[in-house]
Amino acid sequence: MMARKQATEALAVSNGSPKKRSSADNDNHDVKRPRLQESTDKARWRLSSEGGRHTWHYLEDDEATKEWPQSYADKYFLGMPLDLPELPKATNPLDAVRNGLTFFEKLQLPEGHWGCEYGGPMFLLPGVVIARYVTKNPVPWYYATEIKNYLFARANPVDGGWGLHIEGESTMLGTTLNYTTLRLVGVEADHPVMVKARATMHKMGGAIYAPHWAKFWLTVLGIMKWEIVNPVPPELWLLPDWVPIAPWRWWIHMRQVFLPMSYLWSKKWQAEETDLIRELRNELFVEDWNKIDWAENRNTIHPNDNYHPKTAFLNTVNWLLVNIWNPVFRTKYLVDKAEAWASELIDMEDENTDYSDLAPVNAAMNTVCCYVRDGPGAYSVRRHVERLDEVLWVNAEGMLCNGTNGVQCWDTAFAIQAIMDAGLTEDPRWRPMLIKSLEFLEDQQIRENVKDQDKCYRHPRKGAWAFSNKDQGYAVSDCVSEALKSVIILQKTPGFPTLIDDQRIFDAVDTMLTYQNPSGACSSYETPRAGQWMEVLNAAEVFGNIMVEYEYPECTTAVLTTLSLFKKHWPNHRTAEIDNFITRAVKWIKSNQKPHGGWYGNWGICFTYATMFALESLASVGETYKNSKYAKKGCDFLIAKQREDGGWSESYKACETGKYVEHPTGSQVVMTAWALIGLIKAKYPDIEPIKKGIKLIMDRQQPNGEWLQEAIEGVFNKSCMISYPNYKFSFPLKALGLFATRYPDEKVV
Ligand code: LAN
Repeated sequence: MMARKQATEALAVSNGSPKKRSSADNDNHDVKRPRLQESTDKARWRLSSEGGRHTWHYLEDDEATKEWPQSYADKYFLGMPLDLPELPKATNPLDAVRNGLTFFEKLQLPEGHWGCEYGGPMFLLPGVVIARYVTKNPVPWYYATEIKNYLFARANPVDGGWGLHIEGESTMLGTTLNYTTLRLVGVEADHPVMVKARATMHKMGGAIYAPHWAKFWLTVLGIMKWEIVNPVPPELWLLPDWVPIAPWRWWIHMRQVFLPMSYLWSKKWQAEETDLIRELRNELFVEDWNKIDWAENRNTIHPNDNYHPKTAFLNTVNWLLVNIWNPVFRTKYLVDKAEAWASELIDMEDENTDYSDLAPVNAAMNTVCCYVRDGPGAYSVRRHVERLDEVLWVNAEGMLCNGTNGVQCWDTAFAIQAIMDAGLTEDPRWRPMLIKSLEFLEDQQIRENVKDQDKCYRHPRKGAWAFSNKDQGYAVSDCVSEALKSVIILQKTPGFPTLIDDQRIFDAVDTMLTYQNPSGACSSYETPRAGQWMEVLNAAEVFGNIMVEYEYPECTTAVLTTLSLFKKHWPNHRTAEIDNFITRAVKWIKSNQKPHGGWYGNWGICFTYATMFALESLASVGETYKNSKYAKKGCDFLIAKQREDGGWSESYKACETGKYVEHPTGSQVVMTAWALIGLIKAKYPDIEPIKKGIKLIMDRQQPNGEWLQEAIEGVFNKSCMISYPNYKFSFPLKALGLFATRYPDEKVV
């Protein structure tokens, strides 16, 4: 595809990316601000996927737009009309599945997977834009324009600020960082949106009230001084492994953010001062910039940002670090040694992921570290900047930053399972779509552990799948499991090729077996390496439960149910271990049930999501409503929450507060599907409430087969929400399909 190739190259040039840019260009000290426009032409945007790597391209050349036409998926993501014909109205759940699949098939990308925007968090895009600004790789005008449009669209309609996530109230993290981002992409300070945001920011006390992560970024930009940033000493990386607080024991996301942060903190690096930075020093604060006592405000924080206030212990540690450790004991020898080791760990992370890095936060920070260490023209910087494009996404509102470099393997696995649950895997109508998705999963299986696994503290990953793609390459217990489950389902269906041989399936299972904790539960990326007490060191303020791995009913269920499926087909592989795993996992699921009968969800909102998984776990070992008090209590919990219209509706507030809270906008299709899946799996004896829920899902289906986006579905770290737009397809399809196969003769409409 010539046009695509040219477009990629054109983009590479305008992005200042490796192919054409010399280090002399990069040395240009005049950081140009992008040529901002009112809007871009949506008809010129294209999503490309190569090996599961997503990038959005803007075709400025008319010829190129003709050679590379927009696909349905492009148009759908951009919110453009699809003009699809109306489908015959579904009169039963299975026809509704067929209609849904007819639509969802159009969104499958040519490589066989599904993608989608993965927004929600409002602190990711600033990192990407700041990293590009300070490394003198300003975003091209069409990115800048759509970033402006997205942030304008997402400003709080009442006060004009930005929250931690798109549905949250304004915080200083969101407001200071997104205000700054808008200025960096070229919006003038006197624009009405900026005036309004600034007024809110000032009313909240100005940027000195921002939490640690915002203070860090604003200091890197030179808008604040390092004295306001609580210490991030890389020396911690020199602690021997046996020390209980050693960073290798922290949750992977925390330690991978701490790592580059500590490097830059240690270097006290700041970007070159520009006119814009000087202007921002005037705009972000209530007080005169020259008179701010930076050190005094290390712990100044607005209540909206203080979800997890720092402990007295951490405040004392910070005080000791600032007043005693840094001035007295932090010798040059120690600093050099710590920086060198941190730098090596950064290199290992970059090398293991080909500069994609774990997630956009550490990707942006590692980019700056490489710039500081290797200089502007270095390959490390150029490759980072190129890969940062893969977390950017364009939707109807503009350009945002995804929570990861995509949802490829995860959403593809659920799409396949939905079709299986509807009993349609053998229907030739869906075979091409399914074969393509199998081919994608085959291509994305991770074949080897990372180099120097122990040295860089990585968990084994051979045979695994990541959440997004194999470049990122981080195995997650449930991502391996859901992908493997889908592969087994398809490969065991008559007419499907065996693309992944037994040995590769055993590799995946062997890795899955490494994920069980002593309690019987599974965590996300690793088994816990320290206890919850480590939260005393949680310095980020805006999140809860971030310092170590926890135990999740969702992850535990995924591994358990996949092992059960595996066992049926390969009864002789590690039989005793698998049986033991399953027994212990089920025991843990039971012990994790809340007194009200539900389970707390960590990655989806909230009790509805986790209760679906837990009931699935119990059902997989034959425990259902009739014979298990746990399953009965779980069902009763769900039934008690069903609304008059037959649906379920839970608000993200439940994740924050730990109590079931209804969403103010009423029943949600996705949550209704989760509840129904749980009830159907648990064989809830009364079909009436189930039928009512199924009817709601069918009534909400559009004439072209799709469902519309409703409230946000996902969560992490208790306080930050994240969108899973494909869930409005995969879970309703699964619920309808399960219903249709379980009660083939029931009439719903
Ligand atoms: C994700 C996305 C997927 C998610 C599931 C697979 C759904 C879950 O079952 C296990 C955990 C996992 C992999 C997960 C962990 C935390 C992530 C990576 C995210 C929620 C997406 C974004 C988030 C990441 C931490 C965002 C960056 C923010 C920081 C605090 C560093």
